[in-house]
Amino acid sequence: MCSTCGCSGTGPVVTDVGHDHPHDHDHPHDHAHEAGAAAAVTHKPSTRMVDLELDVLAKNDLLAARNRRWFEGRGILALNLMSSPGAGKTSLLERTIRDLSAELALSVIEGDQETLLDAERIRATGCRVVQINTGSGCHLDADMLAQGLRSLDPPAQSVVFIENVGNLVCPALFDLGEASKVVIMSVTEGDDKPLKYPHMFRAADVLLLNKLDLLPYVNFDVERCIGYARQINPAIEVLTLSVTRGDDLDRWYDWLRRHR
Ligand SMILES: Nc1nc2c(ncn2[C@@H]2O[C@H](COP(=O)(O)OP(=O)(O)O)[C@@H](O)[C@H]2O)c(=O)[nH]1
Ligand SMILES: [Mg+2]
Repeated sequence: MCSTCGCSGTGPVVTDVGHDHPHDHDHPHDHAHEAGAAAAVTHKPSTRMVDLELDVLAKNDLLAARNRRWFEGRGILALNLMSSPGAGKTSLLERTIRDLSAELALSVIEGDQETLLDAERIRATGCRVVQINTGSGCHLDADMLAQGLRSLDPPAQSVVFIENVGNLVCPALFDLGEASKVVIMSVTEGDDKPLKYPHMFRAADVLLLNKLDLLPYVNFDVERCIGYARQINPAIEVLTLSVTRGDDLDRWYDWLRRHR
């Protein structure tokens, strides 16, 4: 996890893109990240580092449970979207917001190391959005999400999409208190990824296999990829789609309606 990749930073920057004067939050009480940073500098496998890792994850799980209760108390469906960079998370959100915002109350928390670019894309759709910049961090954690939610203040009975930082490793380990984990893969990434990143595919409830429109141009076996995903996680639900061409988006929308 982060102690081996050294991603732990000094704390996230939460920006409410809906306001004129974005403000930063300090996180003097972010002990989980301090512990992660302390482990990061050693770069040696040791019992102490493993203890620190477990400590970080245990603290995160407590905060995630608090987020989960908060969502459940308000009847909010929270979805954690994870993928490699560029698989199509923001594109899927833009399209979903365009197609469903008349029917469902939607809002978005964007996670990226730097920039407000994805939040600006979401804001252009008219949807409420808050950006969390993790600096050197390679994942969102439950504490960052809680800070983002304080700023987002989503209404009861709504859907909150959480776009995690793009990678298939650390985000899999950090429960945010979401109802479901959604992993997005695109056909340009190679069909072996479920085997190479099993933690992500084991953690996910649903796999969205995107960019089906590019199949004629890449060496990708859809059935083999789905087989690998089910080998890792027999319960994983799989939907194939193309966000830009619009293929099979109705199946994703039906999934959302069912989970509402
Ligand atoms: N051909 C194709 N391109 C897509 C599709 N979905 C997303 N893209 C493109 O993939 C790139 C990365 O998309 P983005 O949504 O920013 O990915 P993210 O990093 O996961 O948020 C952009 O150029 C999108 O236009 C798709 O279904 N087909
Ligand atoms: Mg994005």
